[in-house]
Amino acid sequence: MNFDPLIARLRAGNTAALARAISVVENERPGFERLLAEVHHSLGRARRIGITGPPGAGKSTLVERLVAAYRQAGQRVAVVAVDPTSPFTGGALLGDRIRMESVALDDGVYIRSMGSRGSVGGLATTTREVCDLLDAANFDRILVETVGVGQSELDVAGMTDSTVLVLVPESGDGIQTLKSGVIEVADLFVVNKADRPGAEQLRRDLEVTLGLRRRAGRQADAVLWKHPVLLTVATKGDGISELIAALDRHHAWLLESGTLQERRTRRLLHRTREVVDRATRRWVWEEARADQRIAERLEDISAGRVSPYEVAAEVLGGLKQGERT
Ligand SMILES: Nc1nc2c(ncn2[C@@H]2O[C@H](COP(=O)(O)OP(=O)(O)O)[C@@H](O)[C@H]2O)c(=O)[nH]1
Ligand SMILES: [Mg+2]
Repeated sequence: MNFDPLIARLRAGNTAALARAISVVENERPGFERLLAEVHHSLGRARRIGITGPPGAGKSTLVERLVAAYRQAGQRVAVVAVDPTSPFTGGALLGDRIRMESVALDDGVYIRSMGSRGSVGGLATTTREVCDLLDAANFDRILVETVGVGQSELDVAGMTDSTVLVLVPESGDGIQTLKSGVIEVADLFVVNKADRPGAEQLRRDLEVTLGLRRRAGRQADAVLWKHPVLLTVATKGDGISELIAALDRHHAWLLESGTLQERRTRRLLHRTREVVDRATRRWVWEEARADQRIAERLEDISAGRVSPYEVAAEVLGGLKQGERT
């Protein structure tokens, strides 16, 4: 299939073309990799910003405020809401909420929800590819909201230029509850619900922890980024302009220090590996019919005549044989 007309409309900011391209990628329709390869040349314009943190911290409320502020500044904004715990996709809560508000008819805003059932090739990989399509579609900002459950904060850091970790005063016994891995990947910290008791204390605790980390030289580079800790009341919009200013400062630092280039190169390495990985699986299970080979040997495995390991070795051996001929 020729994707040129679709890509041209996508670049022109046509929402229907964007939705179509996303569906091609999510469902791995024939030629989806060619489509992504072609849009790859027009990437790099959008700033990708990850918003992560525990459920209920106010991430969606914050995202709504950021969208409104960026729109006011004349920027086109896309939101990707990723919820690995939800099987739903295409219009979960955040989307519905924002759609109801002033942006309903605004083609400078695009909202997409992705759940665990939303993508054939793995949620994290597909989310990164959807971000590419949004970048190609000329959005200035791409906000990726991820529910902070385990691996997902780390995943979101791997797909964005700046990662914002949203915490709330009541999120437990202060920062002891934070897994250190999360602290390591965040570029900016937001203590939301600053209208509640304990916000200032949490901010001080965070600053102490970050200061200690800095002194311990955990950040290797010469040009240090001083992680800001901001207070917000997302429901009222307090602290939003400060957050936007901090994101701008972070972007400037990323550029000046060469970190942006570094992060993007690292992402491209990961992406290439992911694509090889996905294509290999598809080849093994679909084209080389590994399932069929295993089915043929299942009786032998079940009767104890052969182990799963030997059969797996046979399958792989068969693949290598096929490669040579
Ligand atoms: N008191 C207070 N409530 C907030 C604030 N921000 C968000 N909320 C409320 O917290 C709840 C969860 O917000 P939501 O944005 O859905 O959180 P998410 O799960 O992190 O996306 C909602 O009821 C919000 O209205 C805030 O700054 N102060
Ligand atoms: Mg949310």
